[in-house]
Amino acid sequence: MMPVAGGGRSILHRVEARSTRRGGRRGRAAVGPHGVGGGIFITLEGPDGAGKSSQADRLAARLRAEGHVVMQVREPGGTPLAEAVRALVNGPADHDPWSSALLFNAARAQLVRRVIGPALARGEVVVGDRHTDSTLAYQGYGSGLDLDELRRLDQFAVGDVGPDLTILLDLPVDVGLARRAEGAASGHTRWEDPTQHDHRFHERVRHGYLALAAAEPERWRVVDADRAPDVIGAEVGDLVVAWLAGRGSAAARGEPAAAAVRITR
Ligand code: ATM
Repeated sequence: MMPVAGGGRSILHRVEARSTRRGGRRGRAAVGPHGVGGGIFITLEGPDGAGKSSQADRLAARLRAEGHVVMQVREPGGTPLAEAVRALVNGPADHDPWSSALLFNAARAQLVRRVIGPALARGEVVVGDRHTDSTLAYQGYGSGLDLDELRRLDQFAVGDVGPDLTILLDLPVDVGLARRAEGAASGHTRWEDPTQHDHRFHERVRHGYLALAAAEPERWRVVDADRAPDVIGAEVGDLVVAWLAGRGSAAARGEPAAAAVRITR
């Protein structure tokens, strides 16, 4: 893990003992209530219109009902500074993709160092609506920025803190865009503006997400989001609960837990 500056260093060093980014903590000794090193970081990814935020609410509620202490966050956002960045990146101004990538990472650095890192260090389950994979999908696959450079930027921003499990809510582009078009016009952002992000952009993002999931199947689960919210919610809840149970028993045996998880698609 690279050194990080200032007050974040101690948090990230504590979190390092439980961080799994790029396989970093898999297989380490079990030391916390949920398995390896304490906290668990679960992210939801996917396009606009996939229902990520309502599925994040459902998942957090299900995990709380199962007895977990859950911290729910969204990106960009989750701290006053990061919410201010959210207004900027969703605003109408022209953005070079690198400006977007830097802004998303600035918001992420704040969220990880102030909120996610401390929650993981306390042994909580963090449910995140988007994280680094969004930058890879949107600014990388969508806007064509180099994936390795984006990964270096992310490493600079947040070190080794990254999701243990990522649920991709996958959806055909037309379905996602139609759902967004039906929503309140006041909720529309530059991401739905076809002069800034056309249909091909959204196809590249979808392809990017599927490529990221295929490259790291032990971390990703792909769920068909072109179904009723209750059906998706039940499937996501069941698979996460099963994953946590499998992870607990595998950690007790000193093994990684990925093989215990049902792949839903
Ligand atoms: P939400 O749709 O989850 O609120 O996110 C706002 C937009 O920010 C979303 N747009 N669309 N469609 C995806 C975009 N985004 C990125 O482009 N890169 C990132 O790193 C993040 C976190 C979000």
